[in-house]
Order: sequence, then C-alpha cells, then structure tokens
Amino acid sequence: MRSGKIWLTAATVAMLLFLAVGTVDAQDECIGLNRWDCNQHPACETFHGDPGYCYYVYHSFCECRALYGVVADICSEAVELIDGPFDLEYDCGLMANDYALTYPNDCTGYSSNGPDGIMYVELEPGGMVEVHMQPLGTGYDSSLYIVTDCADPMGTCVAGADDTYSGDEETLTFESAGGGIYYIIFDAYTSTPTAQSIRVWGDVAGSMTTVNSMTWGAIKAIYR
Ligand SMILES: [Ca+2]
Ligand SMILES: [Ca+2]
Repeated sequence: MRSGKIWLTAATVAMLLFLAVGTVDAQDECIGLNRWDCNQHPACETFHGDPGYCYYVYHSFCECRALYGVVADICSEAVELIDGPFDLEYDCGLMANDYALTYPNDCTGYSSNGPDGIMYVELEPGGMVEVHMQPLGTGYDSSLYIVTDCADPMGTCVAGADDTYSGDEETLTFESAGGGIYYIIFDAYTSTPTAQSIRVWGDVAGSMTTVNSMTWGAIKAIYR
C-alpha cells in the first residue's frame, strides 16, 4: 500500500519553481537581494525594458530602476549615476524651477531661476564626478552645480559653473574628500529659457554603487 507521501519528479519541481517565481513581482525579488547581487539581476529584465537593472540604493536594499537615460525634475526622483561614462539628453521644457541660487553666491556666481533637472551620485572618499552640459539650441544659458542638500542649494553647494554664455557648454569636475551623496543640478540662468533638448554627459569614478559581478557565494568563499 502506498504511503501518503507526494513524490516530486523533476517536472513537478520545475513547475512548482515556475509558479513560485512567476508570482513574484520583479521589484519584490530585487528588493530581497543582497546588495552584491543587485546590479543587472535578471529579476528586473522586464521591469524597465531592455536592459533592466536591479539597482542598489543606499546601504540597505535593492530596487528595480532604469540605470541611465532619465533626468528627474526633483531630487527625490533623481536616478543615480554609477562608475563609468554617461551621455544623455532631456527636454528642459518638461522641468520646473524647483531649486535656485541667488546672486551673488560662491557656487556659480549667478542666480539660477531656470527649469532644473537632477541626477545624483553616491561617492566613496576620493570619488570623482565630471559633468558637462550643453543646450542643443539657442536661448538657454546653462547653470551647472552640485549640492549635498536640495533643500538648501545655496548653503550646501560644493561646486558650480556658470562661466559661459547662452548656448555654450558648462563643465564641472568635483572630487569628494569624505564621500557622500551629491545632487547634480542642471539649471539655467534665465527664468524662462527657450524649451529645448539639453545634452548632459561626463564620467563617474569611485561610486559607492558598482556593477559587481561577484555573487554572495563568491564573497562568502573568500572567508572560508
Ligand atoms: Ca532653477
Ligand atoms: Ca526641476
């Protein structure tokens, strides 16, 4: 007489795994990962298109995000830049004036009442970011600066550039002595510049977040 045991064949196991994985939201699966397994995890491949990224956020968890290609309107929605070059465009006509320096100041020297777009980096001590900004039309005088607290741009600006005229490129390089989170603000001197595409590009070195191919098992193996 057969017992009441359920015999799991390979096909049954595969089906159970499919059902289990298939019902897990990609975002939930990503958040459950150890930080070392965040980047480019397949859980997110369909979450943000191709490619999808499981993205390490701050010190404690992962989440699915599009890695590049997005300049946010406000700091709380900013996408992080990590090590390596970036090069993208955004439409300044979609941005509002959320952050502004006043004249005079020690950051860019000038006011920045134009519509602003935001990205951020989290740097290790000694980490660096190089940023360029170029309007792809006329009637836009760029203002480029980096702050640690978006609620106080004037008081927390660590680097800024408004050295050129309308239509020209602004360039900024910043090295963080102690590390931390830095918001890069792409702004304009004029409060109502001509709506147009803005190209922003540069390079990051020494980001706290890296595309890391090392698995948790490999890390544990180091200490065995
Ligand atoms: Ca502004
Ligand atoms: Ca804005």
